Amino acid sequence: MQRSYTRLLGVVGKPNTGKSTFFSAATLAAAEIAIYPFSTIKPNRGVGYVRTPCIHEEFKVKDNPKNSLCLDGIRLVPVELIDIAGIVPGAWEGRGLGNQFLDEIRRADALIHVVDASGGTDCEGKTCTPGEHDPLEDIKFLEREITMWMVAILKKDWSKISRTAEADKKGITAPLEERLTGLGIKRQSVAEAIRRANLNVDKPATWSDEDFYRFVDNLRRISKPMLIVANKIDLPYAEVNVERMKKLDYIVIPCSAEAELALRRAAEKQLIDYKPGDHDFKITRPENLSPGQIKALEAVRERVLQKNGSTGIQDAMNMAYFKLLNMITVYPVEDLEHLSDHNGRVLPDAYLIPKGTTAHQFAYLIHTELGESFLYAIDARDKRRIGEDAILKDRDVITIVSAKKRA
Ligand SMILES: Nc1nc2c(ncn2[C@@H]2O[C@H](COP(=O)(O)OP(=O)(O)OP(=O)(O)O)[C@@H](O)[C@H]2O)c(=O)[nH]1
Ligand SMILES: [Mg+2]
Repeated sequence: MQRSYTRLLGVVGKPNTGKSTFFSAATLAAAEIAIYPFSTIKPNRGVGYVRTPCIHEEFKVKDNPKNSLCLDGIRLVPVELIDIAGIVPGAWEGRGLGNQFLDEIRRADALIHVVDASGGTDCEGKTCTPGEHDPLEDIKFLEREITMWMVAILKKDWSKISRTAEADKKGITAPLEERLTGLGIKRQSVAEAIRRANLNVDKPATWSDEDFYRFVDNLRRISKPMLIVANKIDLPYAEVNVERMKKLDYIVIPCSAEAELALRRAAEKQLIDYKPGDHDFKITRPENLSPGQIKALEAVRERVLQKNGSTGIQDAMNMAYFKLLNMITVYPVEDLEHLSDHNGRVLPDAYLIPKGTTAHQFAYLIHTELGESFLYAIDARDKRRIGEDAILKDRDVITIVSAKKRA
């Protein structure tokens, strides 16, 4: 099956903040979704969804999705995420599980930092009274852990590498990129980080320790963009902490992972009507619920949904894709008239692709062969031809015409 996802989201944070609850909730399929053939990849690696209004209504067709789902006009596009074990202070030096989980961060393209917004978890992740710990410290701590870990990787042989780069007069970007390939960091990002840190690319041997840290910190921000999930919003002190967190330079999403998990479990059993990201739910089978369960669900409605607008889980997934990773949704079709694939499935696939992707690059994403035999594309809205360099737009429906076949 053609996968729509190409990026990996990492769920990170210190222990006990609700990462696994977030992961379970995000990857738990609702009833209609459960029958769909997406399985958990590994215990800590699973498939969640990005939510976007489907375009089938605009085109006035009934769709029959293949790589995604359409529930009441909402397209749910599968994306992959990884639940990374809790990080404790000093992890970069090998404390706790140390480099093992930092190693998992390596694979992630963007990070969802789950913070206990109530301040009910101390620095090490032990439970304390809400309000006792300052969650803003957790944000600083995680930034530092990741940066220090990257510094440790880059500092090895630094004096030799930097002196050689100066002597060769080839600049430091390429040797740094080589060091960073395992972290999935590209040359472009290295160059941008050097620029932002205001350093001389030709004189790396003159960089002070502070310069070096500043460069790596910039590199972390560019290569591992992060948003904050302010979790446990249902607990005291969370709201005031969220307001404080919002003053930082981050997307902050108030969230209750536990509430989302409860709603998805109830939806899975078809006890309630609820789609990930909905602002409310409807109890469909009250006869199958105990008074206690009804009370718990009503509490979620009152304390989380009505106050916060949603549980926040779906917002976090969407923000990670659409804001941190700058992705858009594009629907490829083979048959322009029926908006279908060669099996007659209408609007079968929704692709999440980076903003700035050209029609030709998109053809390659679908299939190498299609990229190689690409002639031009056609926009389904106005039936106009689009050349290979045309940049695709969000919610485009396009067909690709190739020398071999249409796809
Ligand atoms: N009140 C409240 N508790 C929550 C919420 N989300 C998670 N919890 C609780 O927080 C505790 C820790 O949750 P986990 O999901 O296991 O935390 P974790 O971050 O995966 O922890 P580690 O795997 O040890 O790093 C559990 O008791 C959860 O029930 C929430 O939204 N509200
Ligand atoms: Mg966990």
